[in-house]
Amino acid sequence: MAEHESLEFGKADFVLLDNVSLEEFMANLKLRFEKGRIYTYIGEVVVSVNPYRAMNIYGRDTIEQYKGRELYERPPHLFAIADAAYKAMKRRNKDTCIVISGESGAGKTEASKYIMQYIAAITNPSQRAEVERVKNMLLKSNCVLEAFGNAKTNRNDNSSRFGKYMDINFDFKGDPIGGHINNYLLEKSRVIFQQEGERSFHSFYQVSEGLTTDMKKLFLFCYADFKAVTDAMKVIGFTTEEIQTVYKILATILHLGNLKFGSDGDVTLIENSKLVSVLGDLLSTKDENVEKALLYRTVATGRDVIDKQHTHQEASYGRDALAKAIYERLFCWIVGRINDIIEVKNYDARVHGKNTVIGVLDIYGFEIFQNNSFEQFCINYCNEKLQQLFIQLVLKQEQEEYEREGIPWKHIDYFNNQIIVDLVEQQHKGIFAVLDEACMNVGKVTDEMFLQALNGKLAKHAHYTSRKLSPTDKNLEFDRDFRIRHYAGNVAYSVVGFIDKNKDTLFQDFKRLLYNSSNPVLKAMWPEGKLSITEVTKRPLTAATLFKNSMISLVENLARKEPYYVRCIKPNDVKSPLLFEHERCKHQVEYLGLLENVRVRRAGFANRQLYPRFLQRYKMISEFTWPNHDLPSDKEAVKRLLQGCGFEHDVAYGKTKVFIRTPRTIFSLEEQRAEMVKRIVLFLQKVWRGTL
Ligand code: AOV
Ligand code: MG
Repeated sequence: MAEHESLEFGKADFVLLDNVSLEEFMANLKLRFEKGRIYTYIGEVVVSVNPYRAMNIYGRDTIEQYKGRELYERPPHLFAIADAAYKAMKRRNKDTCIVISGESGAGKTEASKYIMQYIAAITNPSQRAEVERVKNMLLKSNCVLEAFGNAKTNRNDNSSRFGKYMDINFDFKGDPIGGHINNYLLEKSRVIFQQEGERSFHSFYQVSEGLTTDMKKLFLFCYADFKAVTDAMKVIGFTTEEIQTVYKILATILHLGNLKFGSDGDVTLIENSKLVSVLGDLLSTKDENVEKALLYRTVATGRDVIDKQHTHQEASYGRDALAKAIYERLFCWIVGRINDIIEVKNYDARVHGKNTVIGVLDIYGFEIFQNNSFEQFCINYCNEKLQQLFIQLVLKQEQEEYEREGIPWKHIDYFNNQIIVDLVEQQHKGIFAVLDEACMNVGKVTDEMFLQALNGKLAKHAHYTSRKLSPTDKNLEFDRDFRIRHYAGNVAYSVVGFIDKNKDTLFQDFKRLLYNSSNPVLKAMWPEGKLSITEVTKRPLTAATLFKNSMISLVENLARKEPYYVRCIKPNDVKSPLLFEHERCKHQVEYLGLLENVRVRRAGFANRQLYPRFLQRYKMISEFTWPNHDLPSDKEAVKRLLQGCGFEHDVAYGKTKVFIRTPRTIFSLEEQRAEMVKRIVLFLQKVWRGTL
């Protein structure tokens, strides 16, 4: 509890509410937001409301105020959570993680950056050069990844279009010595298509090389950002050749977007054939190879290998698949290069002790667009998984603490979204499984057939419906949609494109084309282009399966660490710093399960403190403990103090901590403390003035 915050700013911790009701919760959240207090605790969870304005609370002086302090000693802040995760790691030699969740635009990415900045600022007091280098690279990697993985959407001008989990490794002194980034499913379809009002990835607006003036105009070339990203890449250690290749690939994709096919009788043609040589130059390959890969496909029929001409439609499909694939590959390659450079090297655990980790998770938030497709489906499934983890761990952690401390515990009920997670990922019946099965079929399976299969298997599922199953439902506008009742709301997904996006086919001819480039950087991105047509037989895993597997392993990884949570709330849909849209916020509070969180926290004990800490704070209110106690242990001293105040009935004594059930007890202790502090100060003033 951050006691020094006056009540004029509301309760700094929701567990201190007089009554745990949605109304009181909302009133407190709103009051705090309006007073510029964007962070509030639920125990050790930080609830954050996006201020949509620059706040003067992240500077050096603020960092100093949080360094090494306990959570409840200072007003709620991200820094306090970062510090808690760091301290826990250091003190107990345990891996910790900070999981940041909330819907699109709620402030996750900003929070993750402040957390990293804080960790960078409080570590390496001895200014070791190597550690400074690592810190600098970790921070700079954000800038590069944002340029290539973020874009303006209708929900957020800087929306993460990929999931990011970053491990920061620390040595035995607690200084960062390296890191590792896992990236999750980039929304690569954005390269070729954006909904109205949205944009492609930032990187495209920053590229300069290889573009005509017209294209520069078209893409609002932004030099300042381009320079910042290029500089960041240089600092991280990308070579000039690598950086050039990166920009050539961006230019290639922009040109591919202008490539048009036509036909002359049965023959498919490239209409603007001048572009072919531009592409040849950019990809460091012969023009005729580019043309051939765009218009033909090599197929093996028995022992023969023949070149089969694409239809107009196939050629367009191939071009788009190429544009998406090279962007995705570029992105993964960038992450891989950053990892090569920042990974811990030469660390000998036998000499230096265990190397511990803080993981920071910043994913794409739950989103509902005008038109939701495969990508939104994956993103929202990812959010379901994290909600599930939150539910389990927050309860589990609580339960374990009571057990560890030897305190009896009574189970509290909560909404379990496991049913929705299962709906998506369950074997055989889950939506991903049905999709994979459809993609497995030989012969033409359409998106509509996939929808039929879903309707057949999931007709009775409480969280699934479609127009066919609920013909009178006015909110289901289209025949091609299915709708999921997610933990965070209803979303209708259009099945159009599900099959293609899941199969994610890229003709082998393109892979070969890129592998045979004389640009070594590009070549290295496409190792599988080495295979000849007769060697390529194995069906690759589908996009859904890959994503599901990566989510399952992410959750397992997080569950092994001690988690800290930041729950972000978006106050309005118009990016206003003034508007607290009540219904909008209430909905988020409800689906994030924040009220249950408060209840769980309170059903047990609102407050817990280590015995020595407790004494340090309150010892002046009891004659037995002020200025020091002579009891056999701090635990005994705390008992004595609380008995003296008449709070015996409201507390429980654990092995290392005292647990206080109701917030009123804390208030009362705080009041008594404030009174004593006042008296002590008056007393000391008199002593100084010599008037005593
Ligand atoms: P997100 O990461 O949660 O959305 P961001 O962190 O990108 O959301 O925040 C969206 C925007 O809100 C930022 O670009 C800032 O303008 C503003 N903002 C957020 N947090 C703060 C803060 N602490 N102080 C000032 N402004 C802030 V998404 O990636 O779309 O799920 O997928
Ligand atoms: Mg983000």
